[in-house]
Amino acid sequence: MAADFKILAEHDYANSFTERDGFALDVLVGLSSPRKTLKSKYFYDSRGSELFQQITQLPEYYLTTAEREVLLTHRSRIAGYIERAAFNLIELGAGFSDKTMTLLRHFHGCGLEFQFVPIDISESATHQLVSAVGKELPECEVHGLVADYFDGIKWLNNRHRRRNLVLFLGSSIGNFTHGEACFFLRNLWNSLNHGDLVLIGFDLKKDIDLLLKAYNDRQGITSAFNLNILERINRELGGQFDIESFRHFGTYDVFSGGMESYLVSLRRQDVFIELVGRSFTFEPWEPIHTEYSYKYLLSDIETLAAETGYEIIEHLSESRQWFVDSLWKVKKAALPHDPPGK
Ligand code: AVJ
Repeated sequence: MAADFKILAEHDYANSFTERDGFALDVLVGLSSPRKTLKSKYFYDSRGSELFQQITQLPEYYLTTAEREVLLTHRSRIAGYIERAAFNLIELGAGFSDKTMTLLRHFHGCGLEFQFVPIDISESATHQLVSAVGKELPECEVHGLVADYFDGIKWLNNRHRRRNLVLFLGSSIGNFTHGEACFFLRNLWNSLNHGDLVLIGFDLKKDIDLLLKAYNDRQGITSAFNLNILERINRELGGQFDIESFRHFGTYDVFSGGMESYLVSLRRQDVFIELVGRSFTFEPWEPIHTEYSYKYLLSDIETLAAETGYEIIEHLSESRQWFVDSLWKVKKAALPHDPPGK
């Protein structure tokens, strides 16, 4: 069973203008708004995915180390919840993480039979992951998909024959506001069957200094990661951003639990973007919001699961209790066609 690699037609960069048009439209809407904003999904071109990979190796960015410990410690427990029939192991926002390899190796070693479906918006990351799995576990059936979460979920909809285990790791869910997280989880619920499993990585609320350090590292990789979104606009949309005249700012809103990233204009400037067809004025110290990374309490996680139609099986954590992979079961008992919550 050879590893194969598929690109959803509308996301095939080389052969379609749709993706670039969508990017241009999102930039137009985001930068025309009185509070300027850019969507964090646009961080992840190949340069951005590589910078994120570097972030995961920073001493300050505890999230990846913590989740790796969770998965190493609890992989047998997770495997124990899986029925012994061939299943789909779907990973949303897979990137090219080695954390998943830990699970794959373990499941394979337990004799579990599964098809691995990593879904990510970065083509280069998906490519690397698919070939890494192909090399290490050649017997494992792998089907990479380059798509955003919602297109990935749509694709999932058409594969209902097997049990599914969906991985949504790394605190990717933190990028959603509460409303977006509910929308996303209900969408996912809709595409899954009663009894399917979902493993979601949540970063927990913790000491504020640790949070601020994790998103303002000393080497400036997070800053480069954030600024890369402007460089991407320059590269792909013919933007004329002077990167030097913006600075990264990461702050924490204790009330909402949101780590927030901004790019702040250091001077008054007009920036022309060719494919958007206009320029945008930035006042001195005017921010562009680029990312939320929400932090959770266990009680927040429980509320979220209850609101979206899932039953929590177990919260799996590590020695410092900084991060949780929460294992949920899709609950669709009596009225299978009713949507959960409101
Ligand atoms: C990949 C979304 C989980 O929010 O912590 C890292 C991205 N941003 N440093 C996060 C990120 C700044 C990361 N996620």
